[in-house]
Amino acid sequence: MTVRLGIIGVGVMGTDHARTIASQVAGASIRSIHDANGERARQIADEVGAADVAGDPKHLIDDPQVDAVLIASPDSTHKDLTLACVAARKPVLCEKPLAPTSRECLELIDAEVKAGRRFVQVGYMRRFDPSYVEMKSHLAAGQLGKPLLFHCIHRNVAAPPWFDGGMAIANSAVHEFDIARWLLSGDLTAISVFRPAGLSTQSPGAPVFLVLDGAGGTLVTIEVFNDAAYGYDVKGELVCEKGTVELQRPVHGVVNHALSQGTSYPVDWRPRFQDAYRLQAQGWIEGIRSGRPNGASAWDGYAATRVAEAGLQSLKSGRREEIPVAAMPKLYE
Ligand code: ISE
Repeated sequence: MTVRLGIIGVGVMGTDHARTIASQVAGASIRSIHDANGERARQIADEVGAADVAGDPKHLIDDPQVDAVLIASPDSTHKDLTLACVAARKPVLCEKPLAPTSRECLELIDAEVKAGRRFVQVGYMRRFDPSYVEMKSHLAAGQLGKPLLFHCIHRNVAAPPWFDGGMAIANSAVHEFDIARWLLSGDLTAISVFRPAGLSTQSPGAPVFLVLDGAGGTLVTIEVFNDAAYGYDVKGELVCEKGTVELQRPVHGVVNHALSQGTSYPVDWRPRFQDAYRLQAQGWIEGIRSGRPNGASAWDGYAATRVAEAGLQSLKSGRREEIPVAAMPKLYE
């Protein structure tokens, strides 16, 4: 069975998903596209061979020719659109974050629990990235011993114009929250947020440094620097009792020239995580076909947003904040 998809939002990420699915994912076809900019929707629909352009996202969700929905519209629209997919009993892959507040995530979880089945996957694609998968398998093999520290560095070239002071946490660091929960197989329980004092202006892209208590006592450190200028760079090192595992970014060529050696950085996350996006999309389609969902659930989406909320609170209070979570419904065990 070919899964017929509807895509809501074809900005930077939605377009990337549409192109990846159309050219590299088996078992799926793109049936319909919606975007607030109708011309853009038509252009991408023509490019990826989608039969239809929907003027209203709710019509796309209810279209009987659409079996599953990918949501890549602005963050503030995620909750309502995902709720509509659950109400229509259609599998949905929603870009991160699932919703801006944990209260809204819980509303969604409630709807999914009432529907009695998992419909929602959240686009925390790093879970599919080969370098993180390898890190987790080295940890599971046991030869490195207990994990003590997980260091994460997350740098962008420049913060987008719509970033506000909290976005480094709510929009960028959420990836690290999710991957730390996944890697260490448990929740983050407390967070402290620091900013360097020596900056002349505290722009939304200025660095933030976070320290969190991870599962099993592992300490997690995260630097997010959205205005890092030199390139898109994500680093990670898991420090264990008997050794460490470092992430490797994909490097396909090293240039030797003029007495130096170099590699280049991408301008944003799409090239760095292109394998992760492709494997996530393929895994989503396979999960729909087999009825066995994989990837980040609505609960994982809630947990990451909950950590972000506590992080924003710590940014304001200047204190370490605990991160209590709600009781996890059986559906997500
Ligand atoms: C963006 O939304 C992403 O998801 C990227 O992976 C992240 O690096 C960036 O900071 C976010 O704004």
